[in-house]
Amino acid sequence: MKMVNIFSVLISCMIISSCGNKGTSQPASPGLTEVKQENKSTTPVFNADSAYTYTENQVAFGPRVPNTPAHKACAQYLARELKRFGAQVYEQDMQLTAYDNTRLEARNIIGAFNPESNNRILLFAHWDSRPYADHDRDAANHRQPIDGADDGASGVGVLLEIARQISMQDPGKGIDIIFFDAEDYGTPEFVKEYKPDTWCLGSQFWAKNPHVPNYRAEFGILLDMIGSKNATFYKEQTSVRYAAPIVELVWNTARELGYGKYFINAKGGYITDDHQYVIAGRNIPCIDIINYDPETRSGFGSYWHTVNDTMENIDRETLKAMGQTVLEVIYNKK
Ligand code: AHN
Ligand code: ZN
Repeated sequence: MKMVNIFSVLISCMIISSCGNKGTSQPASPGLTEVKQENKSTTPVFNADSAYTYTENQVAFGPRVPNTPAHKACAQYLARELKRFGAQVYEQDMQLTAYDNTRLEARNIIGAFNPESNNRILLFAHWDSRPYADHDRDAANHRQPIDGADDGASGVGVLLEIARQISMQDPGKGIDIIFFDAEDYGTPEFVKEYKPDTWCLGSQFWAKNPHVPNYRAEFGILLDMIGSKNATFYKEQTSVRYAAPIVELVWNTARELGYGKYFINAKGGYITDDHQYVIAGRNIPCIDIINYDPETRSGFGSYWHTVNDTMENIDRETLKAMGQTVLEVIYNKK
């Protein structure tokens, strides 16, 4: 009996001392500088539940269509969240003219982290939702506004969670998050006259009137419709044309993290989206990460611009794939 006790004490000592040698969980000795293990900063862990909640919170306001109370209330929510995460926030109010000459009271919402840095990355998404379900199977819905759970809210939800992560761990560079308004007020299918440039009104305004004079960023990433179950992200062609190295960096990073089933190694279509105006107006190479389905006529999901663009399509695993990939890029891009 005595022997057993001595052995168990000896074994316990060995376990304790071997644990002590593992190092990382040990508190750093006072006065000693911590040794950097790699020339790579650790990337925060993206919380998909949090991104899901930010998406849900936007949808709960109702459709965020310009000139509606839901739109105004959601604008306040988004600015409040960015301020809570320590960003310098710009609320850029605009009067825009829609395809049918409706005056839109619109607002771009911008959060700048490390605003003094010259080394900047731009992340953006549109926060408005479409006033028309003009691709709905039921014509009676064509003039109904949509929830835009994926088309709008998901990209903003992921960027809010990225902002929260930045508030807890400084990436050591400038990050600008822009929520563009009035992306999705473009000419509806039921109006036949062609009018150019009726989409992306908020980014068109910003490209001519950036929140900071001579605004520059090394590159930009647009997240659009990035939250649905089994989404597929093909390499959008304007992105490939103007920002091929960023496309490759993002798609390679996603594959290395195990998200290759979402980030498909093939070209998609040319898509009219906010990135085009940021590229053309500010000369910043930008990519558009957007759920693309080469099998459908529109190129987008079956719920696109229908009353079915609801929270039911939103999947935490897709949000995680997107958020973790973008975090990895912004924390480790040399
Ligand atoms: C157009 O349908 C013109 N562009 C696709 C970009 C888009 C619409 N993103 C969200 N809604
Ligand atoms: Zn849309």
